[in-house]
Amino acid sequence: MAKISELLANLEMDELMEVVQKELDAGTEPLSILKECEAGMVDVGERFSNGDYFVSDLMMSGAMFKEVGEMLEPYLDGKTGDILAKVVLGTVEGDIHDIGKDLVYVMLKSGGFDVIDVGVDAKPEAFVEALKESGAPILALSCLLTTCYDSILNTINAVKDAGLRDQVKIIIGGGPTDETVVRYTGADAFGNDAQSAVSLCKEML
Ligand code: B12
Repeated sequence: MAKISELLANLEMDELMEVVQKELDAGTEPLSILKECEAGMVDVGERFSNGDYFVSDLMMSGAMFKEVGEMLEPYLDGKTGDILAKVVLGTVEGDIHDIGKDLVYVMLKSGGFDVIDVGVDAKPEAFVEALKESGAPILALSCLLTTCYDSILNTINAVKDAGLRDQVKIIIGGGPTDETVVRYTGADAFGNDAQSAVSLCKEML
């Protein structure tokens, strides 16, 4: 199925949608289609870094990924009936990337979690308010920009200041997060794909 990643990386919208529909009709696992799309996005990111693609191309790739995500959602969602726990999820302040976050949302929901999405470019107070309102024991922060590590830090400090840190486990994710960022920000764990978000949340319970 190498074609899906190539079609996405080459920004060939119509053909991509056709091929995805064919794969779904043929019974291909939606998760493997998502993996292909993610590989395509990595390629897009590299082309952008090399100066071959511009922001408009990033936007196009984002729109294509979202469209595929919408096609796949009914195949991914609602596989379990029991609610395991509530999770507050959002992209940190200064960062508007939401494709990965939305994918984490879908995967957590299909993994049995009730997810409160505070959106993108979310201020620390928005996360704290959602935690207070929902009583969620898990906070999941998405961050795609290395320039936004301090937004993770500020969010976690706001959770501490609100006196909630002892009762809330905090996971972070997105390409640039790793063990060093976990130590820098005081988070509990990191994950670099949507499936790891589900396993981390289960571990945190
Ligand atoms: C599409 C895209 C955009 C789109 C976003 C559209 C949207 N609606 O989200 C637009 C055009 C808006 C954009 C803008 C910018 N972008 Co951009 N963008 C990308 C691109 C190509 C793909 C991101 C993506 O959607 N990937 C697909 C999803 C599915 O993957 P993902 O986001 O990584 O999420 C997965 C995992 O990370 C994980 N995950 C995500 N969140 C969480 C949370 C938890 C808790 C867990 C456990 C897991 C997890 O699970 C997800 C699913 O598997 C990346 C390159 C790349 N390959 O990452 C650059 C990239 C992230 N962007 C980059 C840059 C520089 C920018 C801009 C600054 C460009 C500019 N000059 O304006 C702006 C910043 C705007 C802002 N303030 O946020 C850089 C960041 C570099 C850096 N060191 O920080 C990248 C890496 C490109 C590059 N190689 O240079 N971008």
